[in-house]
Amino acid sequence: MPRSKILKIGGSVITRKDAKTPTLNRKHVRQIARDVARWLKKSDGRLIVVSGAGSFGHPLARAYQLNAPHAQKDALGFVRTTASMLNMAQQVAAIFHAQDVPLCPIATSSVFTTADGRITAWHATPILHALETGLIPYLWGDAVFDLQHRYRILSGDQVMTFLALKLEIGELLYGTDVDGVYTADPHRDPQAAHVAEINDANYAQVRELLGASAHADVTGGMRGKIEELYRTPKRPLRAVIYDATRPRNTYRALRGKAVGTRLVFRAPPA
Ligand code: IP8
Repeated sequence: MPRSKILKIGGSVITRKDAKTPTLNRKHVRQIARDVARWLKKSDGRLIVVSGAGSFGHPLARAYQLNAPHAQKDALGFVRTTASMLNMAQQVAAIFHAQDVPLCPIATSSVFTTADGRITAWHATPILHALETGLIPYLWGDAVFDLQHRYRILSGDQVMTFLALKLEIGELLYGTDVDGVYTADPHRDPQAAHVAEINDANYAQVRELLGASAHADVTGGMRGKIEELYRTPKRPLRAVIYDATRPRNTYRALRGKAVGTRLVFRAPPA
């Protein structure tokens, strides 16, 4: 789909990720909604929004071990998680609608099925129809039905790269709480150096430098994000990982201005 983009807003941006109870970061959501509204006025491009789960999903997924690679799963844990994610989506949508942005929540748990944690079936029509009628489909990392393990966790990152491949969208934006990729966690290590670009030549080296996320993240943090992206056989594939907590940065990223870390993959994944 030419001139289409997918924007993933990380769970650490959209929620208070270390909160004990599910808590939306309303300030960040409002900022991003404003930036999308501004971009919509200047662009006739299409946009899909995907978000992380943050404090609405990860603590429940861990408590109920929903991402474990076996079928002994708690049914109530599954519905508590999908319901919590629906609650998040409803709150996010209300904030976007207040800015006149036609964000259209489409529940990931109703649209995607996995086998051993990887998407094997999906229902494209609601997403395509939303795009065709000028809406912005909104999906999120969620608990989903899994053919082998009853339920599994499907990360927003996998949803994003799957859609990129199926809908042939080569421009992906990742709004995170750091200004792109660093050689170490910039929140903890003052020696952390910013990586301006990741490409075919330095991918393997950068990947080795990245550790796990500092929060209760069951899907792998920054390293997981970059691996997921690289593994997607869509080429050329362009992405940007930027700090979405800063006002106007999402607008800049949507307009293609230099923010964060740029990723450009041309050669097929090794
Ligand atoms: O935050 C995880 O999605 P992510 C989904 O995009 C749940 O990794 C429910 C933990």
